[in-house]
Amino acid sequence: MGTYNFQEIEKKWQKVWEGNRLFEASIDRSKPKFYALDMFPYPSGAGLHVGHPLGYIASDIISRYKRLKGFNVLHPMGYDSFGLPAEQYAIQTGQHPAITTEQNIRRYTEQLKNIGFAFDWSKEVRTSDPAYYRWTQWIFMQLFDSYYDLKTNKATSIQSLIATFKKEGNNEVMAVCDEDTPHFTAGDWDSLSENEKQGILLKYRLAFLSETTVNWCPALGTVLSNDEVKDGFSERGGHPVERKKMMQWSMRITAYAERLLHGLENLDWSEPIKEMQRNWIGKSIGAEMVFQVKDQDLKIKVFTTRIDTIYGVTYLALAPESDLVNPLITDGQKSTVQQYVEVAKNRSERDRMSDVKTISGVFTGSYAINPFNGEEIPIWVADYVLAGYGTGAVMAVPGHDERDYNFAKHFGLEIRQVIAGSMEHGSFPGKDGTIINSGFISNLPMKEAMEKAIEFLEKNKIGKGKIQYRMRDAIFTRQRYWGEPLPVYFKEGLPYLIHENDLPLVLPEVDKYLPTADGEPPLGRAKNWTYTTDEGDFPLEKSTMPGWAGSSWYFFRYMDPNNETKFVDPEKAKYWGAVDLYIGGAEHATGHLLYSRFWTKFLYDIGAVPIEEPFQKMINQGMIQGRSNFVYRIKGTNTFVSHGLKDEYDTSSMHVDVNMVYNDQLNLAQFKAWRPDLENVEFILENDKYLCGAEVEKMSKSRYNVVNPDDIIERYGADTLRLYEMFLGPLEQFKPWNTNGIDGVFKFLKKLWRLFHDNNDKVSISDAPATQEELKALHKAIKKTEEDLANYSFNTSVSSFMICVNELTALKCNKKAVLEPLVIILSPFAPHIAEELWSILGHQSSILESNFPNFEEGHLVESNHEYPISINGRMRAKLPLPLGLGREEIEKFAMADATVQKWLEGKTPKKVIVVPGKIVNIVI
Ligand code: ANZ
Repeated sequence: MGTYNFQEIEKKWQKVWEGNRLFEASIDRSKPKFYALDMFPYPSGAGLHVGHPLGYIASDIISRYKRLKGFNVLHPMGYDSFGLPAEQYAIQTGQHPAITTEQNIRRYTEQLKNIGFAFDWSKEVRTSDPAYYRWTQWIFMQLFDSYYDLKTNKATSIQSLIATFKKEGNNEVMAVCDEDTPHFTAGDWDSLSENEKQGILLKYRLAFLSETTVNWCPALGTVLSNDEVKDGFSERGGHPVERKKMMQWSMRITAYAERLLHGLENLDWSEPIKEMQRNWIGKSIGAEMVFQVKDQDLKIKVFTTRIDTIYGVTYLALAPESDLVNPLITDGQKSTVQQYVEVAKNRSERDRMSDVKTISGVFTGSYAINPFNGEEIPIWVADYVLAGYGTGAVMAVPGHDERDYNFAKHFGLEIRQVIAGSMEHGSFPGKDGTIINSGFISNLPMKEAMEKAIEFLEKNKIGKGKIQYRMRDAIFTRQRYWGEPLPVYFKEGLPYLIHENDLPLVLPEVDKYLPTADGEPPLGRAKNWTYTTDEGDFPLEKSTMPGWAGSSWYFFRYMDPNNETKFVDPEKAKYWGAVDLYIGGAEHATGHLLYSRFWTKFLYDIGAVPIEEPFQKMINQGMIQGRSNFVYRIKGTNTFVSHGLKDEYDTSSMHVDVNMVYNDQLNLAQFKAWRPDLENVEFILENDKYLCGAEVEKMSKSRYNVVNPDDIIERYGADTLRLYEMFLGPLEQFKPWNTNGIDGVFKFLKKLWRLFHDNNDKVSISDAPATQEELKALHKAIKKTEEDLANYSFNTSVSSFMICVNELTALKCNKKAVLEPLVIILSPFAPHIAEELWSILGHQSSILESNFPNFEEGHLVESNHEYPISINGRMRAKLPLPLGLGREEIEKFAMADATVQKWLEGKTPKKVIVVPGKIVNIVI
């Protein structure tokens, strides 16, 4: 058999697994199911670096482990293959994104296969494949054809809404719809034109077209969602983003706000991620009320969470974008206000919220009337009021709200505190200002004061209690090429669905992947981008779906990837159910993880799937950071000085490719060959070596610290890579990649190999029964592995394997009775070597078909005890003795011990106290 030839072994078993289709999962009702899922990757041109597989290794270990424990495991992999990078590349090179995507996928798949994952490749999905996206389009169609019924609290067919309109208009309808939806009777509905009816229906549909303020990114030529914008710049590429009004498709995710909030309670996710979702949804309980503008036929509606402070209102403030601003400006204020509004509007929401230092605003010149006490209060425009939240207007209470307080201080507006129960509740204490009586709600506790105030609003028809969510409806279109076309055509400016039989609506060819000359999306370049009906040809929608469309339901497609009549067979969806373990990055907390929960709830409502929550348990792996290496050039020279000597010179540091550094020592020849300008450099060495400096940074090409798993596999094998990635530290932690420790892991596998071989590299395995000590070493490891895997603590498992193999090596154990269970427990971590050793042990079938060994407590019972021996109260020696010896025997052994003899100096002890199983005390 020879030495541990990992290259041969790994290729061999990968072939066997694939050839025998050992990872293909199908329904097997005799076993419990386990669905392990990784967030599928976007296949980027750079290929995988060692950070990418971290999560996949963890899910692979769990998948293989669950299988050994008798579960029927589904562990698929696929590609989120629509997206911007392929399209940007297409714009630069003219290469069709489908071609680059295909190439990248091939590379990814090959890299993943090299790592020996137990993926069921027969279930692979690709979101850019028409056979896949026909179902993304189909789901869009169902959303378009549904509205959210608040009576039954679920999505319902738009047909039943139309039936209600025909019968009784919409006065009794309780549904989620646009704010400006008019009231109408059955007669009104009947008299509407077809176009008018369609216009009304759009106000109810879960996928709808409307004019919205969007994040427009001119450099990318597209709209971005809130979670794709970070601090006013696009997440991808870092281009500036501005606010703009456009006709856009949106998804009415706000209809699901409450269910998305509640659903979190039973999910086994980390608290920070749940909290991020809660904050994103941002539920506020409060009231909405209107203020009449003095001497004008205008009303201002505000949203407040503190209606109990209504007597403390000293001004109203409007968002600069508000349509109300213009009519409110009095002649004297005109130019000041308009100038101000222009500047304020273009700052992003986030900037305006986070910017606490600059307070800016302007008085409109108009006043409103507080209906509770008839007071006239000035109306201002203020930067800190956001157009997109609540009503875009606030009743300002500087005595109780910090932002209002700062604003009032700045502009010299009145500050007052109300005597109401609310004062007890720790609201912001205005540091100054008068204290006034809050009318009929004074002296009531906050909650009651609010209830009383809301009663007043409702009685006088000037407002009502209101629950507000911070979450907005999700913009659904992108003005880009490389995404799913929307299955929609336009007739007289109104959207209609294409016929289901015409799915998939395949992405058309275009001459360039750029917007048209008149600013239309790239699909505007396609020839005959029209839909033919009996009534003629109609233009198709030119925007495409956002990146999150395809990833919002892929976990269902894996269950049944080739189904041509349904997106998933309900029986299969029922069998596999929710994902039992989902592993992926925390960066998707408010994007993908909210959208997929939303779509799953919708699909549940329409009876298409049997589960409401897609991901029962989730772990977010930490990022593997790069460990950059540096060399130090003496300024103005061609000489590089080793790290330890660099302080003696005036140097500048330079990143060096980590792949030419080994244990921080630079390979000089490789360095010289790296770039032409380095060909003739000289070195100042320490101890004949050039040592590099090191620093932890993000893993990226520009820092030359990217480590390719292929290189590690070439050098050490996939099993070492897998073990090493787990060994780096707890899965959730961010940690640097540091190849310095990899040798230790590699040596461990060689040591394991040695247990099965004699000194001549011949297989040597004994059938003799195992000793107690050998069994103890083994069962300690079994116990630890089970406990660790229950806690997803992979790094500690690896340590316990190392301890076990060290102990067995010391015991020279080559017994089948021990080695067989050992390779089974190791097999989820290092599957190739385990499979090889399994066959060396004489097995014909794969180790995948074996069972995880049972832990037997009995083997862990200690057989020895190390007795501390103290002489005159001081611990002087330690003596291991078998448990179960009597007092006299223990004393005899203790007295005979060489160290004890030395301390006794020939004297006879006055007293020897023996506590069996504990301690020996000698008094001289
Ligand atoms: C009066 C008041 C008094 C308020 C008080 C708060 C404290 P959350 O909890 O986040 O929902 N507000 C309403 N719409 C706003 C907008 N478009 N832009 C900025 N601020 C807005 O916040 C709701 C509170 O934020 C509302 O309650 C309103 O100020 C303000 F002692 O009304 B409050």
